[in-house]
Amino acid sequence: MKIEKAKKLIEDKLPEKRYKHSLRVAETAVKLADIYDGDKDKAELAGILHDYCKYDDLGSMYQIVRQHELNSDLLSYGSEILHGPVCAVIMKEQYGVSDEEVLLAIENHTTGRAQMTKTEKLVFIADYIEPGRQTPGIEEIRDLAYNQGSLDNTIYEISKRTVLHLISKDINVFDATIGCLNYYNYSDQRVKDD
Ligand code: DGI
Ligand code: FE
Ligand code: FE
Repeated sequence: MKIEKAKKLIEDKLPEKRYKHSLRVAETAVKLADIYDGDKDKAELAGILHDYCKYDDLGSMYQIVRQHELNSDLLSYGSEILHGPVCAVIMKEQYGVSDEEVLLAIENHTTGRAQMTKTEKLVFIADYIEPGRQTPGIEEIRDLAYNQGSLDNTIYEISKRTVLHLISKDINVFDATIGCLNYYNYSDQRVKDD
């Protein structure tokens, strides 16, 4: 899909605030791609499209999970976990997006996962640090991402904060979120395979 078409699709579907967030995520992902030698075109396209299903009806999202035999654990969660995986299916099936890295980056943008591709990492981080985000302590994460030279350490710090936040509110943590946290914890003594 061409970038202009992707922008139009998001502008027509999402509220203005969310459209602007999508543009900022894309810009941030491109900036990170520049620093970390990623694919700017893939990062930009995934960044624009990642929240396309953010406000979709939950029932229709569950239907897509069943029809496409996605991870059935998704059925125990709400739209905050479903909108990524469902968007990846819709982009592939209805809009002909075929690039696997772009689809994975959309699918896993909320939770992350173990062994992410470069584009997944860029979009996962960009979604968290785009300039409109005002989470407490966000500057520390921005500094890690822009100045400390490690995508993986940045991912770990984001995952850690997300999991601590969820637990403090007694919200269930999705398996992939934990997989991401553990995989990118370089303080743990494990041999990494990439
Ligand atoms: O869609 P955005 O708002 O741009 O951001 P996002 O897709 O990263 O969604 C963030 C939300 O997802 C935030 O409220 C925390 C939630 N989240 C992330 N990991 C998990 C989770 N919620 C649950 N229940 N479990 C998780 O593992
Ligand atoms: Fe999202
Ligand atoms: Fe987002």
